[in-house]
Amino acid sequence: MPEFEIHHLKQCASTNEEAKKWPPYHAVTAETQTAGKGRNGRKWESLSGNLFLSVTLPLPSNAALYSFIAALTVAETLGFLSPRIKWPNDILIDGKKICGILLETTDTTLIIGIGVNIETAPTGPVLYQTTCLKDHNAVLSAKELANKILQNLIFEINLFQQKGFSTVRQQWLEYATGIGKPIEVRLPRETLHGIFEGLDDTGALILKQDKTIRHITAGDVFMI
Ligand code: BT5
Repeated sequence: MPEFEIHHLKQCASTNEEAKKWPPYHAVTAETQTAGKGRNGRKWESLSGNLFLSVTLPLPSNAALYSFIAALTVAETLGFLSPRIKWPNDILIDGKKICGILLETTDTTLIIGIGVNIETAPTGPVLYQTTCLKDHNAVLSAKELANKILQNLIFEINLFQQKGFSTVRQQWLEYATGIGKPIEVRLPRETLHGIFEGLDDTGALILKQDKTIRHITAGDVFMI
C-alpha cells in the first residue's frame, strides 16, 4: 500500500468533501472546517487547533469494515492515553469523546474522515460528553498527529489485507467499551436495550435481549 500524498488547507467546508476531489491514496487536512460533518447529517464542531483529516482509498467491497480499521488506528495512535472505542468508531478517553470518524464513498473511492479534538472540546449540546488532548496534558500538534495516524493506518490496512478482519476484530475488541454490559442502542425509529455481546464478522454489534439476539449495523450506543 503506497504512502498518502498530503494536501494541507487553511480552511474548507469539510475535508471529506475536499477528499472526494482526489483519487485514492491522498490525504487532506485543514486548520478549520466551516461545515464539518458527523453521521446522519449531524454537525462536527471544528474549532481551530484540532485535527481534521480525510484520506482516500480505492473503494473496497467491504468498505464498512474500514470503520473498525480506522477506529483501531486512532486508538493505537492515542494508546498512551488508554483510549476506549465506542461502537463502531468513536474514540473515548475517560468515557468522553475525543475523536469521531465518518466514512463516505464515491463511485471509485472510500473516504475516511477523522476528527480529533486536540486543543478544544466543544461545550455546547452534544450527544456524548467531550474531551481533547489538552485536557490530558498531551502535547501533539495536528501535523504530528496526522502523520502518526497516516503511518498507523497504512500498517493496519496492510495487516487487514494480509490477515483478514478477524485480526482487526480481535484488536478492536481489546479497546471496546461496554462488552458484556447493558447498553442502549438508538436507531432511527426505535431504542433498544440489551447486553453488548460483541462484534460479528461483518462488524455488526451483537445485542442480546431477553429472547433474541440482534445484529445491529447502524445506531448510536450509550452505556447504561
Ligand atoms: C462522528 O459523527 O463522530 C463523525 C465525525 C467525523 C468528523 C471528521 S473531521 C474530518 C472529516 N470531515 C468532516 O466533515 N467530517 C470528518 P457522529 O457519531 O454522528 O457524532 C456527531 C455528534 O458528536 C454530534 O451530533 C455532537 O453531538 C458530537 N460532536 C460534534 N462535534 C464534536 C467534537 N468536536 N467532539 C466531540 N463530539 C462532537
